[in-house]
Amino acid sequence: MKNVIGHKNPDTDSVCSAVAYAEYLKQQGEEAQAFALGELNKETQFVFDKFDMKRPEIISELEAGSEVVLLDHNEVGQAIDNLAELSLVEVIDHHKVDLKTDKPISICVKPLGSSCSIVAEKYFSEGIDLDKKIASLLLAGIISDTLFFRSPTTTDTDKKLVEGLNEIVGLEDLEQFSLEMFKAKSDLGDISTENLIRLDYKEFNFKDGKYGIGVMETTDVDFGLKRREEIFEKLAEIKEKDNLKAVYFTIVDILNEKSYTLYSDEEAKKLFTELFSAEDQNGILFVDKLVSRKKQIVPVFEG
Ligand SMILES: [Mn+2]
Repeated sequence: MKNVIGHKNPDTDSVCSAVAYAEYLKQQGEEAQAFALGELNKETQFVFDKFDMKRPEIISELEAGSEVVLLDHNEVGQAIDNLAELSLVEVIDHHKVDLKTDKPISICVKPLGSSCSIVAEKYFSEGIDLDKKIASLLLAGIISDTLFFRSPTTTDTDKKLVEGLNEIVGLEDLEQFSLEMFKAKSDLGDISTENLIRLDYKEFNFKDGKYGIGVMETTDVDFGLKRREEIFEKLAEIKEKDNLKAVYFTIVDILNEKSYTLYSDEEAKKLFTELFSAEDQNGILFVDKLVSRKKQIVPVFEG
């Protein structure tokens, strides 16, 4: 039995690609089941409700020796807690590779806009039956990860796949659908400041130490900016608690393609300002056209 799992702090791409790939494996006659490593975010919940899909079960560990397929991640820090005790058999991802294995495994990593794109390509290229519900999830995953083609991670392949998928799904207005998804993602209600920061949060080992970078992609920038004082406080707290070099929280204005970054301390502020020629707007670091942690933020820190 293959357990197909997306990353911690699951986003729409990781959950949808895992569910769609488990289905793909089943169609190949394999036993497979998708799981999520945490509560689905509001956008993902919206997608599963809209297409009347059952949400994957949430787990944090699997029985030792279980076979796992990692979707949308390949770094241990983002994976299931007891990965070391499991049998990793396959990885499908569109992130940089930082992986060591003790045996040969199947790896499919492509520089596409989403992991759902890779899974959709597999369905199409191998002529596997793709039903409307699974096609809907794949469509949603691509739209989510590429911010409906606004992100610089978008490729022509992603656009073609969305076209092909929508021939099956038949949504009349994809722009409208994407806005509904982004609106759902932006509706965070009374979320705590720490959960807000950690909603889409990853740690990275850069040359001089470990950094934490949280991202909030939203159509309602003010939701985050209004809470600036508590966010600054919490970032400083997380830096100490998790023993990090610096912690950032970037609020991405999806529709206008710009971002506002908050930071854990003055040193972190100085570094970010230099790296991205950020404009200090009342203490918040504004950068036009900076929207992708993966393609624009992380590579600059690494460079
Ligand atoms: Mn992804």
